[in-house]
Amino acid sequence: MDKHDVARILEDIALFLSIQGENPFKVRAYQNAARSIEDIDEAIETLIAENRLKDVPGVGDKIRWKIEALVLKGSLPFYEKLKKEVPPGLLELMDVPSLGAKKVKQIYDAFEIQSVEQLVEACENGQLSTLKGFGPKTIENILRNIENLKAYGKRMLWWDAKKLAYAMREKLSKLKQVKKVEIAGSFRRKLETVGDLDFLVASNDPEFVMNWFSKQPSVEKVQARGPTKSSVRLKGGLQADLRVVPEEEFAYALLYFTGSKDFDIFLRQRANQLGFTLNEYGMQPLLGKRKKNPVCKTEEAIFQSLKLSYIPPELREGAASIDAAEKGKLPKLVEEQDLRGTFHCHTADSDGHNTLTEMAAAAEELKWEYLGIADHSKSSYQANGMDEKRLFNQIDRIKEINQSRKFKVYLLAGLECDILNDGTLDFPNEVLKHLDYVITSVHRSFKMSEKEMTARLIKAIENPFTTMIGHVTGRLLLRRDPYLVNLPKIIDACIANGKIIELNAYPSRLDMDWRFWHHAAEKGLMCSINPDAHSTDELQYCSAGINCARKGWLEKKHILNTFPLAKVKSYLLENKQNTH
Ligand code: DGT
Ligand code: CA
Ligand code: CA
Ligand code: ZN
Repeated sequence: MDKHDVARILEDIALFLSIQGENPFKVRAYQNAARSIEDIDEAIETLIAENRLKDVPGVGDKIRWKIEALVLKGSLPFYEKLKKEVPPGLLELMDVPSLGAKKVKQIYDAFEIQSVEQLVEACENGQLSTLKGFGPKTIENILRNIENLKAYGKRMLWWDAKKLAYAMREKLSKLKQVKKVEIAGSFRRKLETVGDLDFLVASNDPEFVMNWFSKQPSVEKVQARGPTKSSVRLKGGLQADLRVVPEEEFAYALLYFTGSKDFDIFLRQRANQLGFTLNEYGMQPLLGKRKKNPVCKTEEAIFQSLKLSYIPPELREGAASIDAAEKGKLPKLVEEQDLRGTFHCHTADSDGHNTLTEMAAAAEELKWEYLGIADHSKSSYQANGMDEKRLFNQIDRIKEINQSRKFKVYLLAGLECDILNDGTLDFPNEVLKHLDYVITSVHRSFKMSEKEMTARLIKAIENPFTTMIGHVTGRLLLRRDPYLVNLPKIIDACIANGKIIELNAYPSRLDMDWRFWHHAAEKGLMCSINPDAHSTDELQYCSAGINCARKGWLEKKHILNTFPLAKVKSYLLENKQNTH
C-alpha cells in the first residue's frame, strides 16, 4: 500500500463519516490528512519506520495509528466496517464527479436516492431541482458526468487503441521539451483490452507538455488537470492520462505506472525484503539515514538492484514472474520475427475478401515460408462455406500455385471445418484425408450445457483428422461471453490426442485466453498463432496473437508456426499417419 492508496482510503473514510452524519470537524480531519499524505515526497514506509509520520501536518495520533495499520498490515477494520455500513449504491454515486459527499448525503437524506439510476430519474422528473443548491446548471452537470462515467467504464480492444496510442507517442517524442516518452499501464503490458492509456513523459517543462497535450485534435475533453498530471477523453471515448516526471524519476515511474497493480505490490514487497523502499520516485534504503541509492536510469537497472532478471511488461501480471526472475528461469518469449507462416486464413472461396494468389503474395511480403488456407465448410452457409466439390477445386488450385513456383511462399491446403452439434465433423474422413490439416471450430449452437459442449468438443478432438481446435471458447471480447465449456478438460484431451489449440489472433477473439497458456504449455499443449484473416491486411493480426502468446509465457518451441516448412510438413504428415 503506497501513499496514493492510503490517501484514497482516508478520503473514503471522510465521505462515509459524513454520510453517517459525523461531526464535520472529524470529517475534515480525514480530508486534511489525505491531502497531506498525497503531498509527502518520500516513501510512507520510511516515515513510519523512522517514526516521522507524526511530523506530517494534519496527521494526529488517531489517524496516524490507522495509517500505520493500513501500511503495515494492509487493512483497517475500522474502514472495512464503515464500508459495510454504507449502502452500496451510495459508493457508486460517490464516483460521479461533481457529486461530493455533501451532495450525496443531501439527496440521500431528502429522497433516499441511493443509486445512479434513481438519481438520473430524479434529475429528469424535476424532483432534484426542488432541493437547495441543485439549479439547472448543477443538474445538467450531474447528468453529463453520469454519461461520461458510463463511457469511461468502457474498455477498448488493445488493437483498436494501438493506432491512437502510437500516434500520440510519436508526436510527443518529437517535442524538444520531451526527453523520454512511453505508454505505460495495461497498454504496455499488452492486455487484450485497455481501460485507458497512460502516457508518461520525462521533461523539465511539465506546463508546456500539459498545454500541448490538452490542445491536441485527438483530445475531446480535458477532464482534470494538475501541474504534472492531466486526464483527458480522446475522440472515440477512450480516456488517457498524461504524467510528466523529472528525467531521473522516469524509470521508476515507468515501472510503477506499467503495473499491474498486483505486480507493483509484489515488487515493493521484494524491495522491502531487501531493505529498500520502492515507489514511483525512486528506491531508498528502508532504515538507513539519507544515504541515497544510486539512481537507476532504466527499468533493467531497477530489476538488477532487486536481484531479478528483467521482467518484460507482458509478464507483469502477478508474482509468478518475480519468482521465475529470482531463479533466472524466465522464459525466452516468442517474438513476431519468429513466425514463419500461419494456418487459419480465409479467401474469397468462402467469406474472405482476397483470392488465393493475393493472400500468397501478401504472405510472401511478410517473408513467410508458408501460408495455410482454411476456408469455411458447407454448414457455415452464413460464411459461404464450401461443399466437397468447391473444396476439391480449391485443393487443386493450391497445388497448381505451388507447382508453378510463382511464389516463394508455400501454400498448405487446410479447412476450417464446422463441429456439428453432436461433435461429428462437417465432412467425412474420406474428404478430410485429402487436406494437409484441419482446423475444427464451433460456429453455431452455442447455448449448450457445459457438459454437452465439452463432450461435443472432445468428440471433435478425438477425430483423427482434427489437427487443431479453432477459437476454442467462441468469445468475442467486449461483445459476447465464451460458451460454456470445461477448458481444463479440453486442454487435457488435446494433449492426450496430440492436438493443437490455436491462439486465434483476431483482436476481438484472442482465444484461447493467455491466462490458460502458461500452465497448458507446461503440460505439453502445442499452440498455433492464427490470424483468422479474411483479407490480406488481416494477416497482421498475428502480432496481436504474439502479444497474448507472450503473456501466456510461450516460447518458440510451443508454437507450430515458428517451425520451418520442412518441420511443419513432417509434423502434419506424422499426424495424418496416426490416423491409419
Ligand atoms: P486499465 O487502464 O484498467 O486497462 O489498467 P492499468 O493497469 O493501465 O491501470 P491504471 O490505468 O489504473 O493504472 C496504471 C498503473 O499505475 C497500474 O497498472 C498500477 C499503477 N497504479 C495506478 N493506480 C494505483 C494505485 O492506486 N495503487 C497502486 N499501487 N498502483 C496504482
Ligand atoms: Ca491504463
Ligand atoms: Ca490510468
Ligand atoms: Zn471460425
